[in-house]
Amino acid sequence: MTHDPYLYCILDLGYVAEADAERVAGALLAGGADLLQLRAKGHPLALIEAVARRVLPLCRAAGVPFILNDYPALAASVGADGVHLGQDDGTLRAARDLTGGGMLIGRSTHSLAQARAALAEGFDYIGFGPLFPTPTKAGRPAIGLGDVAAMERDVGARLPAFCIGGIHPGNLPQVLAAGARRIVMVSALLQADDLRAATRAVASAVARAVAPDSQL
Ligand code: 3NM
Repeated sequence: MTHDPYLYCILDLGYVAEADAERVAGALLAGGADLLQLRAKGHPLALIEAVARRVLPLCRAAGVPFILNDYPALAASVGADGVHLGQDDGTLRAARDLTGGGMLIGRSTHSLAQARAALAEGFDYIGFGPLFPTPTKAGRPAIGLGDVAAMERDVGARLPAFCIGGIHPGNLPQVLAAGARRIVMVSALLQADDLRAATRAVASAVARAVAPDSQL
């Protein structure tokens, strides 16, 4: 990473065929992803490992941290840079015991209280959402934009906090105006006609909002 991370992209195998993993990861990285997560809900561990081993070198070449969703032990064994945990995926301590030191460990949070708790527990970064309803995490109620500014003030000022959930280029200005400084965008990018250009446009829009002197 050459600058503060603004845009966290997810290679979600719910949207991307396994055979397209490298092509899609390459486009996200070329477009300016600052972090890349592999998310593969309901897929066999062997397939997740195989895709992780194919995508990891692309991230390394781009200087972008590669994060695995869930599976701390697998994250450690493939040499990932980090692992992302949901609220029900155990404690930070348990994940650290499986991964050893030095790995980024992130937490999904769905309220201001959970965001503060993740900060207190010592996570390296958080997701905060879903801000809007999203088919990518169906069934999880949207939390809206009302707490974004307080979350940024109390938590985002102390660790990277990525707003997530139902964000697309059309509502991005509203999300940034609410105070978001880092975002995750999944389906809107993975379903774009020109993935690289769409990613580049979003990366630039976030950078312009949060770091007006940015060259992005
Ligand atoms: N986690 P999209 S929302 C993976 O709130 C994920 O914790 C969320 O995908 C959370 O950009 C979400 O397609 C889905 O809405 C994000």
